[in-house]
Amino acid sequence: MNRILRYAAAACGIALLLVASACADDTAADPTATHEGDLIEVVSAYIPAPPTHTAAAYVVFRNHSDEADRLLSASADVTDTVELHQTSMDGGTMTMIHVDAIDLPAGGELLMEPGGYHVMLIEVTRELHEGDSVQMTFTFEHHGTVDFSVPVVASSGEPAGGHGAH
Ligand SMILES: [Cu+2]
Repeated sequence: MNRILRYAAAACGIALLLVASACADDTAADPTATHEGDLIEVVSAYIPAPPTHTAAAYVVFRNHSDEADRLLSASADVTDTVELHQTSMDGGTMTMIHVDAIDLPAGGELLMEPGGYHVMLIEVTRELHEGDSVQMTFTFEHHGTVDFSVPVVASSGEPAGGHGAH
């Protein structure tokens, strides 16, 4: 009687170990087990070389997940003051407003471009020239942070004084 119980207990123990190791193997081999951050891709990013201490970064993100997200904030290695802005026309005058977040739809893109959304780098602490890069971190509500080295490009594409209204 005693002996039978002991065998039963041993068999149970082995069964549990097999289940546990099978589970561990499954997790390791799961091809979808990627880092959350990989689901947000930087499609393009650039900073027009600024004539002043204020620079704008234009970044396009793609959301490879089926969960909508929002860009909440950004940081950069050239200033402590980074804001999310939206340019809009107000009675023929170009103005910029500070926005709290920018939507990134599930399976879609968040598009920043001159005349639209951008990330404002205020009181930049070093001169930015074409060929430089700025290390930036973007924080999303659901997918966490995305790091990217944003290149500084020639400023020809941007209207002069476009960010002088600050
Ligand atoms: Cu701005």
